[in-house]
Amino acid sequence: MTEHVTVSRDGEIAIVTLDNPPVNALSFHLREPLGKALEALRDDEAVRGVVIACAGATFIAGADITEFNTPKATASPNLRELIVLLESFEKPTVAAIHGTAFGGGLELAMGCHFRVADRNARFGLPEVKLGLLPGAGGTLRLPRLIGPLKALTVIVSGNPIGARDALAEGLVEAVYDDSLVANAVAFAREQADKATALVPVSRREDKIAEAKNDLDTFDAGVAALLKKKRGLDAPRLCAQSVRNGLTMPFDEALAQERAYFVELVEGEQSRAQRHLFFAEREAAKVPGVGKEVEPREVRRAGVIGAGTMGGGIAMSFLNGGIPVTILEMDREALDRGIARMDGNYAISVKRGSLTEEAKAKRMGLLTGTTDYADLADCDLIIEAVFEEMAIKKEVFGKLDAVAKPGAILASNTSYLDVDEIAASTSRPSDVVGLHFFSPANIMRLLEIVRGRKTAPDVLKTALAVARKIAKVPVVVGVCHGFVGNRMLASRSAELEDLLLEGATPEQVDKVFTDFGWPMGPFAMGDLAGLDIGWRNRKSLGKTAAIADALCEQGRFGQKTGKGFYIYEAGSRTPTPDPEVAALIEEKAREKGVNRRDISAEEIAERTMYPMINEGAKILQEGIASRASDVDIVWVNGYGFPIGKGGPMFWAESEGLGKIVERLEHWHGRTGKAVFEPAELLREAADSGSLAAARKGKAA
Ligand code: T1G
Repeated sequence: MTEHVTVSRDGEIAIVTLDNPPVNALSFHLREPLGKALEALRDDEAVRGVVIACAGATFIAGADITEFNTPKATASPNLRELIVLLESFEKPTVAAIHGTAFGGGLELAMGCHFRVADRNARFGLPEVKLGLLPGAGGTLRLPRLIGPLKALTVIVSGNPIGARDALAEGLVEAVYDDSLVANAVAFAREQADKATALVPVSRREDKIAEAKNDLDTFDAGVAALLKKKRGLDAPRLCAQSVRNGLTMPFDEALAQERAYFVELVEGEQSRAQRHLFFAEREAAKVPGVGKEVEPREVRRAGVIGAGTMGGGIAMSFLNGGIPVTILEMDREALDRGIARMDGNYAISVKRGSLTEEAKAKRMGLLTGTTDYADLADCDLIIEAVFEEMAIKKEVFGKLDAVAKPGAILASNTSYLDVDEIAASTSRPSDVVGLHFFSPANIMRLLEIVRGRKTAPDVLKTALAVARKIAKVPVVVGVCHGFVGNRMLASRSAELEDLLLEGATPEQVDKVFTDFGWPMGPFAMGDLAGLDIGWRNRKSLGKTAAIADALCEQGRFGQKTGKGFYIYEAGSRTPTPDPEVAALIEEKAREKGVNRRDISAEEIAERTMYPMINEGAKILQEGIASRASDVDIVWVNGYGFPIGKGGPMFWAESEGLGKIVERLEHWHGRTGKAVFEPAELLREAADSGSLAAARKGKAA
C-alpha cells in the first residue's frame, strides 16, 4: 500500500486502485508499487480475480510525458514489464475504465484479459500527436481487439473513440451507466467462475487473421491515412508497426515497435510536438489571471454579422452547446447566413462526421434577428462586421446601449485597436478581442486580445468559453495584427521584391511546402482571395505592384479561376501562368530591377527570418507572454508544421545566432527594417534561449 496504489478486497476479488493526480500518468512512483502489488496478487491463491481502477478524474491517461528522455521513463518496472506481468496472470484481470484511457493507460488495460467502462469513457492512443507511437504493445494489441484497419485509424489519427464504439468494436466487454467498480468486480467474479481458459490479448489471432492474408487492402488503407501526414515520421512508423503485427511473430514485432519508439522519442519531431503539448497548456495560464478568478457564466452568446466569419463563429458556439442569437442588418442577409450554416452542417452529415440529430440540436440552439434589442439577454456578444473602425464603433455603441450589465462585448477584429473600441463604450473593462481564424468553425486558434482595461474575469471567461467551444486560446496584447497577423505581415514583406528580383511564385511556394507548410504564400493568397489583401493595403495607403495589378485585372485567385496561378475549371490545383510571369517581368522593368536567379536558401532567409524577428519584437513588447505562446498561435492558426514545434521553437533549433547574423546580412544589403535584429533576439542569441531573454524584459 502506498499513497499511489491501494489494494482492497471484495471477497476473493482484489481491487487495485491507482491514484496519481491529475491524470494517473504512469510515473515511476506509480509503476513501482503497482508492480509489487500485481506480483503479490498473482501469487496469492486466495485471490481469484483482479480489478484495476483509478481514483480521480480519469483512468490512466498515459505514460508520464515529463519522464521522457530521463532514466525514470525506462526504470523497472517499465510499462512493458507491467504488461508482461499482467499477461502472466492465470486468474482474470479486469481494467475498470472511466475518463480517458489514453496511450500507456489503454496499453496497460489491453494487458488485462478484460476491459469494462463507464459510458462516458474515451479510449485513445494519441502518441502520434506527440511525435511517437504507442511504445508498449499498443500497435499490436489494439488490432487484435478491433481489427487492423480500425486500429490503424485510431493510432494514426491519435483521436479517441467513445465507450459505445469501443463496445461495438470489441475493445471493451461491458459498459455501465454507474457503479463502475462494483460492476467490474461482479464481472471479474463471473469470469473467475467460468472454466474457460483465459487468453491474453497478445495471443488472440481472430481479428487479424483476414488482414494477414490480404495485405493489399491494409496497405491501401495505410496510404489513405498517411496522405495528410506528409513529412512526419511517427504516423509512418505507427502504420509500419501495425503491419509488422500482421507479418511477424508477436515478440519480434514488439521488439521492432520498441525500436521505432526509441528512434522517435530521441528525434527532433517528437521533441517539437511534446513542446507543443505543454505549450498549449501553458498558453491557458495568463499572468494576472489566477485560479482564484472566477469566469462569468455564458448561457447565451450573441453574434453580430451572419457572413462567413459571423456564421463560423456562431457555429463554434453551437458546436459547444451554447445557444446563439445571431443578428444581421436585414432579413435577407440573415436568412442567407443561416442557410449557409445549415448547409455547412449538412455537408458534415453527408460526410458522416455529424449525425442528423446533432445537426438539428445545434440549429435548434440558433435564433436569428434583425433587432439589437433581442441581444439583451446575451452574456457574451461578438461582432464580426466589416473591418473598419468607424463601423466597429457604431456597433459597439449599439451594443453598449442594449447589452445587460456584466455582458462581455467582444470584437472579432483581425488588426484593429481593441483599446480604441473599448474606449468608445461605457464599459471598457467588459470589452475584449476574440480573434477567430477563418473558417471559424474549423480553425482551432482563438487569439484573446487583452485590452488595457479588460477585467481579469473577462479574460477568464474568454478562456473558459474557448475550452468549451474546443478552441486553443492564446492571450495577446493590442497592436496592429496582434501576434499572428503581425508576424504574417513580416513574413510577407519580401514576397513582392523576391518576385521582382527574379523568383517565381511556384519557386517561392515550393520553398514553403518543402519546409512542411500545407501550401506556399501565393497559393494561400489565391485560396483566401487576393482582393482581401488589396482592400487592406488600400485602407492603409499601401501598394504592392504585382498583387495590385493582378487584382486590377480581376484576378482574385481561386474564386475567379485566376490569381498568381491559373485554376482549370473547377480545379483547386495551381498551375503557373505565363501571363503572370510576363506581368512580373513588366513590373520589374518599370522599377528598373535587374532580375537574377534566387536560391531557395535566400527565399527562406528573407521570409522566415523576418517572421522570427517580428516574434522577438512581440515578446520584447509584451504582446505575447511567452515564446511558446507564439508557437501555439502559428501551429493552430496558420498551419506551421507541428514537426518543427512552431516558429520560435524552430528558430532555436535553427540557431538564433545564425538567424541574427543573416538578418544583419540582409539588413546591410537592403536597409529594410524587417531585417534589423530585435534587441531580444540578439540577447537570446547570446543565451541560446528566447525564454531566458524574455525573462529579462518587463512583464
Ligand atoms: N504526462 C504528464 N503530464 C500530463 C499528461 C501525461 N501523459 N497528460 C496530462 N498531463 C498534465 C498536463 O500537462 C496538465 O498539467 C495536467 O496534466 C492536466 O492536463 C508508452 C509513450 C488526459 C485528456 O498523450 O490528452 O503513453 O498544466 O490540462 O484538459 O505508449 O491531459 O496542470 O501542470 O490536459 O482534463 C500518451 C495526454 C502519453 C495524453 C486530460 N497520453 N493528456 O485533459 O487536462 S505517451 C497522452 C491529455 C504514452 C506509451 C506512450 C489530457 C487529458 P498542468 P490537461 P484535461
